[in-house]
Amino acid sequence: MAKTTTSKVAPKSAAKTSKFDKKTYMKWYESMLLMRKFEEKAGQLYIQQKIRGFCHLYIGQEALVAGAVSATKPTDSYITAYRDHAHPIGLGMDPKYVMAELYGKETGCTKGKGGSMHMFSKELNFFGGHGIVGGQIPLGAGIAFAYKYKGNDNVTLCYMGDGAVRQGAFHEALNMAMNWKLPVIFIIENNYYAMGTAVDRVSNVTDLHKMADGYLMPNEQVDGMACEPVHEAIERAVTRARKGEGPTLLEMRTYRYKGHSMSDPAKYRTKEELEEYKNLDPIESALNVIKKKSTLLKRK
Ligand SMILES: Cc1ncc(C[n+]2csc(CCOP(=O)(O)OP(=O)(O)O)c2C)c(N)n1
Ligand SMILES: [Mg+2]
Repeated sequence: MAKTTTSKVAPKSAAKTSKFDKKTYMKWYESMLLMRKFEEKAGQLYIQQKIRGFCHLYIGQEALVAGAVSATKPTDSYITAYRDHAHPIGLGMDPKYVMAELYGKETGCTKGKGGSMHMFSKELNFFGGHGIVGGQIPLGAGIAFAYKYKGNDNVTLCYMGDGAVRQGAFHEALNMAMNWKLPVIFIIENNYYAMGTAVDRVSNVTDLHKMADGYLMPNEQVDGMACEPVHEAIERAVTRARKGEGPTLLEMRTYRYKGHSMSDPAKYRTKEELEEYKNLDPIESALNVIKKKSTLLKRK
């Protein structure tokens, strides 16, 4: 049964009338468009059975990576779950290494041994690519522990789906990270469904950022359908983490346009709900700002 509740509407962000320059929008646009085109191609190749195994697409969620990369530095690290093609591309990996990995080739970023769910790059400080729901959360906290132990000011961005917050590992990691003031930002990609199960079917707590209150951890709900609010929320969390003030939990409200994986027809949600989010498309909105800014420049 598809569910449409008011809680699904992404919060309006004041940041949309923007302090960011055209160059930043161009970077966001190029980065997100590359992710989108790559994944559209991956989807086609999967249907043609050139790519086998699992394949989870990030289409619709691109701003969560593009807006974070612009707010972090290359020595910061990223870790995520199995929906992991966009993260390395956003961090600057040549997409051919991601594609080769999807094909299971030795030239892939994990030497063809990982496939879709296990992208990795030591050079880019991208620590995967994890198939066990919630498995990356204590690992992300552990990377942050290493940074604190070594005494540098690097930060770890640890992404997870809304389904992962029901795992015990999430709570254990949040508790320790807060107690030890680790430089980690926990980012929930709240796309409202864990496979076909809606968030409000599994818990009364649907404002997922509030789960951090139990650990006295700073937290925010963020409009994840645009780069500006994502960048700004990450920037605030990064600043705190670099000062030694510890972790933050960010619940980013987002939407995946495709099914959970390639074999999911997504019958548990309505066409209207999907259209509502496609109207908020992060790539379209970045392009619109670029066009507006170009017109303003021409007039000057
Ligand atoms: C420990 C564990 N239990 C179950 C699964 C099967 N599984 C794979 S994805 C998934 C749903 C996760 O949803 P969510 O965290 O919301 O991420 P999304 O797919 O929406 O990005 C489940 C239950 C798994 N991979 N690991
Ligand atoms: Mg989800």
